[in-house]
Amino acid sequence: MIRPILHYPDPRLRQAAEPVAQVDDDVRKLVDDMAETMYAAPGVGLAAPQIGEGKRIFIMDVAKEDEPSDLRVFINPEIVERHGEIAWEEGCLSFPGAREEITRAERIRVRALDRDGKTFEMVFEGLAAVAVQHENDHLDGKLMIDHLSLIRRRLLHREMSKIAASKRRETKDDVAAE
Ligand code: GNR
Ligand code: NI
Repeated sequence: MIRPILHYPDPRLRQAAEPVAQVDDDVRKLVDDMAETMYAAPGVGLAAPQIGEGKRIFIMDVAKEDEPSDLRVFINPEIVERHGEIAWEEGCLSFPGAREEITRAERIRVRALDRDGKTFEMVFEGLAAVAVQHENDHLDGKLMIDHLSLIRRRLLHREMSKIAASKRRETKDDVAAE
């Protein structure tokens, strides 16, 4: 099932997510919804809090368009090593239309559970490393806007608040028209 993606400044995006106690069928069902939602968007990653589920789960697929899909599932992830620096122009499905250059670690090692509840460790670099750090931030209620200068942050906050206000007016008009 494709789930609605929450947009900044929705307060649910600011809550720290809870660890998953057991990787069971309910968790796998949530992962399937997340994958369907991410591919439909489309996006290269999606964290559970972006669809209002406060669980420490994210998914990622950084395969190029001419490559087969490569879905990766991270449950209770931990970034255990970070090396170097890389600047990347990032987008976020919770900030529709925004593109911002953000500097993060260039290479990371992640430890997590997969969809079978098995622990794995893996090294990522480039876009995959950027995406893992972006998604992992979501689990702590941290968003791309928090990485920006005060000026860019104010600008993006105003832009997103304006869009949210106009969406609220639209839904009010819908109700009034009923
Ligand atoms: O689709 C997405 N693209 C992207 C591009 C550069 C760096 C990070 C990302 S993640 C983003 C999807 C998203 O919002 N995940 O939380
Ligand atoms: Ni995001």
